[in-house]
Amino acid sequence: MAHSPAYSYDAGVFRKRLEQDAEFTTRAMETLLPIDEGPEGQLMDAVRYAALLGGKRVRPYLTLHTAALFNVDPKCALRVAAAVEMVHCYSLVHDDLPAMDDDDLRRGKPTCHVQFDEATAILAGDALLTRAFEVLSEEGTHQDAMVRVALVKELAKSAGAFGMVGGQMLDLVAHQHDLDMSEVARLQRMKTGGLINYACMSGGILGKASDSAMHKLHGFAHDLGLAFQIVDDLLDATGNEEELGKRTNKDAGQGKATFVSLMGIDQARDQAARLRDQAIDQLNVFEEKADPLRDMAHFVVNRVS
Ligand code: GRG
Repeated sequence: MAHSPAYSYDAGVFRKRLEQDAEFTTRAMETLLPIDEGPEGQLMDAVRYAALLGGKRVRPYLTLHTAALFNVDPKCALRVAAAVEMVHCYSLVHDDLPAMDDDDLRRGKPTCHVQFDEATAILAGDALLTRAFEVLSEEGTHQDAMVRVALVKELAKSAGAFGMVGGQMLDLVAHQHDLDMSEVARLQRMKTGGLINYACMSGGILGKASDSAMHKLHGFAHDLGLAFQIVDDLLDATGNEEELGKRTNKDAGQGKATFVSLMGIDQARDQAARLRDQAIDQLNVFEEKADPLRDMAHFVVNRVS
């Protein structure tokens, strides 16, 4: 494994940093998603329920620490981190709806449509998605309007029909086709990888990174996103509902082709570890400044929730 010579992964130190950054992101979202006292107040109650309670905040961490590679003002990076998490939370709310995965448990609590109702959950997802773009477009996100436009455009691409939403459609029709490994990898690159890629690239966009640095960030995000999904599949097959805060054994129950169903548990574990090492290799050029990102690659593969 290649990294700065003094580097070693300390799970305890990483956990503390992840929790602290999660707290910063939650506080930023609390301000950006204010309570609404009007008759339509139930909408913001559902938005805040879906966005502010729980979650590992992996994507905001990636934005914050890729931005730090380029000495971006942390206040700007935090707004982008909050916007990325808003899109992630919207995707979870919509994914849990009866028309999609029909789940009743998320982040250890009733899903948004169970806590409120289906119509409110759909609108809460819509409100999170649109607010994310509004935040990116505002001056506080970056003084250079061209940077703000690039942030908006790349998020639209990552979250849209050729990214996360397209991946979700592929997932919904997957049971009609016998997906092979490369098709499962494509589905997951779009569905889960799209936003993880954006989280990493957004730090580079904020920092006006060079093409070669962006290329390295993209390589890191690609390998990390696949490792993340393989571990997600492993946790679905072998994990603990209480620790995960969501239902398990969904994939097998729905007869879905996943990395685990195609490779088996042991090979999936080996593949996730290989991807972790490959992801870390992509960071060599950033030297020890990228240690927080190296930590994330370890965490993604070791996680139990
Ligand atoms: C409905 C538009 C739309 C998209 C849904 C990303 C997605 C597409 C659905 C989420 C469902 C899911 C379980 C995807 C697999 C990987 C994933 C995104 C897991 C959840 O992310 P974590 O583990 O969750 O980062 P927390 O709660 O920690 O934020």
